Amino acid sequence: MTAAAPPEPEEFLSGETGHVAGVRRTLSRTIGDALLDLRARTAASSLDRLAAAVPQRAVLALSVYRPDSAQVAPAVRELESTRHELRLALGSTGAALPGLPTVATDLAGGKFQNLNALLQGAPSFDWLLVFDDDVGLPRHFLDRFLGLADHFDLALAQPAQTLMSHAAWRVTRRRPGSLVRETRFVEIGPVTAFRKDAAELLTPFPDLRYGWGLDLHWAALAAERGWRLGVVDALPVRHERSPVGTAYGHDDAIAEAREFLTGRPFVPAAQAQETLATHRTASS
Ligand SMILES: [Mn+2]
Repeated sequence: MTAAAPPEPEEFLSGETGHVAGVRRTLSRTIGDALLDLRARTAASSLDRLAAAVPQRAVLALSVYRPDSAQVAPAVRELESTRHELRLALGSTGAALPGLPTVATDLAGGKFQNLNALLQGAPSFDWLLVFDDDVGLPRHFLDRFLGLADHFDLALAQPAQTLMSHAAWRVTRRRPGSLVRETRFVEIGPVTAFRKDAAELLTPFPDLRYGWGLDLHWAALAAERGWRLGVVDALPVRHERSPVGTAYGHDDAIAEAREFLTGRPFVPAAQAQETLATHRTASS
């Protein structure tokens, strides 16, 4: 839909914080994640087969980290285990952490402003991967992720989030028995992958501080082009530390989204939650 007048917040907000709290809820989700991890092990060989079928790609991975991040270095180490050609361009909001390929320090902009700074002068790529500094990646993440994205012809993809993660959009939470779900929507974080043609259209990113609503706009552009989007349930990431912004009440982010979405096509929040197809095996 295209709004000539500014859209109402319920048109572009999930309406949920996605924050996991409380002893009982935390415990049941921890157990739930463990059970799903066990069940997912049966898919490992098929994930590796798909991963091995992908020609070597150039992957540009971007992240802007806070210098007190404990998770960015482990995430980088996991990505570096790939058999693809990894090109990392990291930025820090303060000083550079030792041992990380940091190309910019003291970044003071919003998320997408900072990512644009990293994109300037970045090497070429077949896939662009953007990841938060507070995300935990599963083992063999990148090879298996590209295996699934390639096999299911995804232009935009994100790993699902664990049950324990703070996921504001329930469509992005891991579902049992699924490798990949085709969706209308792939979120701006905590990990987002763009195929080359998608990145060519969607970068440089708009000059946004928060970026709420940007993913709904991407969803509309993807639909216009017939791109396939997907949430990769087989490789859930942990985004369990800092809660994402609350669903309502972050006035600056909401104001930015309203202004950004005015006159731009976007997929409304309710449709963004829809799953179009669930792939339980590589051939289904
Ligand atoms: Mn985060």
